[in-house]
Order: sequence, then structure tokens, then C-alpha cells
Amino acid sequence: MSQRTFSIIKPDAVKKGYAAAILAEIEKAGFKLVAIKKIGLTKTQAEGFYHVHAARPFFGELTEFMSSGTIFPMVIEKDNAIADLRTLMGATDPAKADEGTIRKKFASSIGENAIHGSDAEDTAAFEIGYFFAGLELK
Ligand code: 3AN
Repeated sequence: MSQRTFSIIKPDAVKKGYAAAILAEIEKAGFKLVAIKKIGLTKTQAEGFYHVHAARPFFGELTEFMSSGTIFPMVIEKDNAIADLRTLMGATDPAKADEGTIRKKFASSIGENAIHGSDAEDTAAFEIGYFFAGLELK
């Protein structure tokens, strides 16, 4: 059944000029682009997005990085979208990511890892709603 998930092309990938190449990988993998925007987050907005990680030791570093430059948040759709995007992204640490994955190709470190993808239905719903209004998702 068709499912929606949420993704972000992160500041490291945007700065290096990989945004279009990453989008192409996503489309090549069969995802339909439902909505996308270009935006920069404040530190507080990044903290709100990553609130589930607030207790983690890397929370400061993560939210500093995610508010350091332009990002492209997007909603994409296909059968089994949440799990399939996670597979396409590869492991959180690009050094451990499989060949052919987005993080293997475009990410440089565990902190600056090019792309975000929701990990479950409830987080996808929260994350889509954090960036997009209902009218943008028709
Ligand atoms: P994923 O993005 O693969 O779901 P999570 O949910 O464990 O990974 O972590 C969320 C984000 O936090 C990661 N995308 C990464 O940018 C950052 N992160 C995870 N682990 C570390 C770490 N040890 N040091 C710095 N940043 C990290």
C-alpha cells in the first residue's frame, strides 16, 4: 500500500552541491515527490524537530549542524516508503553504509550524514506536520 514518509537533504549535502543528485536517487528508487521546500532552521526549530533525541549526548552538535545552513525538507510517497527510504539512505555512520546507498555516496561522517528519513509511521506523521501544512500535501 502506498505510504508517505518525510526526508531532509541536510546542510552538508546542500553545501557540497549534492541536493539534485540525492533527489535523483530518490526518484530513481521509485518515490513520487509530494512536496518539497527550501528553508533554513533556527537552533530552536531544529531542537523542536529532534525533540526525541534531547537526552542524547550529541543533541547540541546535531541541532547546531541542522541549523547551520539551507535544507530541503520533503514528503515522498511509494509502497513501503518508510522502510525503503531507510534502506536507500544506508547506515547512520556512512563508514558502515552499504555500497550504493545515499550516505555511502554523499555523506562524510555520522554527524554530517547528508539525509534524514523518518524511522516509523508516528515519527513520519509528526515530521511531515512540522514542516508542511495540509494544503501543501494534496
Ligand atoms: P538516523 O538518522 O539514521 O535515523 P538516529 O535517529 O540514530 O539516526 O540519529 C539522528 C541523527 O543524529 C543522525 N541522522 C545523525 O545526524 C545524528 N547522530 C546520530 N548519532 C550521532 C553521533 N554519535 N554523533 C553525532 N551525531 C549523531
